[in-house]
Amino acid sequence: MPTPSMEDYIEQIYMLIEDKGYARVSDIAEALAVHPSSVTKMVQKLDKDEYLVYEKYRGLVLTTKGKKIGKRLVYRHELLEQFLRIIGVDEENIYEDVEGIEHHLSWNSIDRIGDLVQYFEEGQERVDELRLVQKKNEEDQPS
Ligand SMILES: [Mn+2]
Repeated sequence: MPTPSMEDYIEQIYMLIEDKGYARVSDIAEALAVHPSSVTKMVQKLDKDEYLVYEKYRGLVLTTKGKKIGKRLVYRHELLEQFLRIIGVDEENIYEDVEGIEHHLSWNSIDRIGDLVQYFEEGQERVDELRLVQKKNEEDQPS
């Protein structure tokens, strides 16, 4: 199992390759706001653990295992963003909150959150009802 930090790297590398067709050390460093030397170190570890292959001329290539996990990590991030949006979290908090929780939930919880997102998506009236509860709670809060 990859560590939270490894997960962040695999997730970013997967997205970069999806978007641009390649992932350079400098792009990864920028996306994760870390020093390029940290990226090189992690890339070596990910190579050793067979998530990717570092090829001198082609750059980084995810292995089948790396791709499979990368895809799940990107899905998990997107699902959690959807979840927070549906439950009414303010847009400005969504990205950072997902970054904070994504590594700490079991896949069991992710799947059940997936069910909940689906439940709300299948009935706008369910979302509307939730908003009414939220409105009432906010009105009841002493300011
Ligand atoms: Mn993420």
